[in-house]
Amino acid sequence: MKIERLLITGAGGALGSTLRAHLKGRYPHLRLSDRVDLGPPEPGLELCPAELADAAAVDKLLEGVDVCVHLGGQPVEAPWEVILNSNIVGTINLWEAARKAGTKRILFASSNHAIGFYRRSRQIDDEAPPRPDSRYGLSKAWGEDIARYYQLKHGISALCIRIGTCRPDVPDARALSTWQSPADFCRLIDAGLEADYDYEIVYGVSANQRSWWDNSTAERLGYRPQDDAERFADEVESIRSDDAVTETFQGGAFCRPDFSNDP
Ligand code: 15L
Repeated sequence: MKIERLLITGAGGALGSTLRAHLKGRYPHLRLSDRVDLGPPEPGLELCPAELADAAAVDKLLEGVDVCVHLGGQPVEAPWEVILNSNIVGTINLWEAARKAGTKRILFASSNHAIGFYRRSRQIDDEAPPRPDSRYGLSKAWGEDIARYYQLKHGISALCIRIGTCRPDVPDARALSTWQSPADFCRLIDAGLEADYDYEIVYGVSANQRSWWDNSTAERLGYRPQDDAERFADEVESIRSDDAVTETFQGGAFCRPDFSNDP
């Protein structure tokens, strides 16, 4: 797929910043967007602040964009109103703008919280229907559906990445299963940009010995993870919750009935 202009939404966040550095200079135009400050202008970068809930702004953002890596939106649990604006209205605006702009592909940052209510005793693959563990997880399942709808109806190809725990360190025992190193995240994005497919769901996870997810679809697309959380096992094995729900389900604390970021 020929890419003249690539857009990263949520480019000011941790994953967005990693990807910005990784993709810089690869395509003729790299457009970055976020609601937060993206720093001073740099040659070769188009900085376009936008609110995802603002349809007119998102229309403008997608103009001339061949491929979008959509990391923007609310990244953890939040009250309904926040989820509604950022992750429901925001995704509608993004896919509608992509349709109008003739965007060919969207890589969507879904989350393991779309399937958080599977038990840790189960191995699942990308065919596993959503079992959202939170309002946030529900909005990610919706994102996977809107991506499917626009692919079937309007031919916008999509990769939905159910990201696990993507950060440089492994914070606890759960992450021995869910961790994805930032370098492996970039490898998965590269596969998603280069491979030939219409619509796929994959897991954003490293080659962890304890992974709960069969990621053979990602491997078919060319993803070759190089990292394994197991090397952190001695440090984090004992970092567990004493809450049974948290320890039973893949989504961890997000599954607790009292888990909430409500004010
Ligand atoms: C996510 O979806 C969140 O964005 C991140 O902050 C972590 O909570 C991660 O899932 C996780 O499950 O570890």
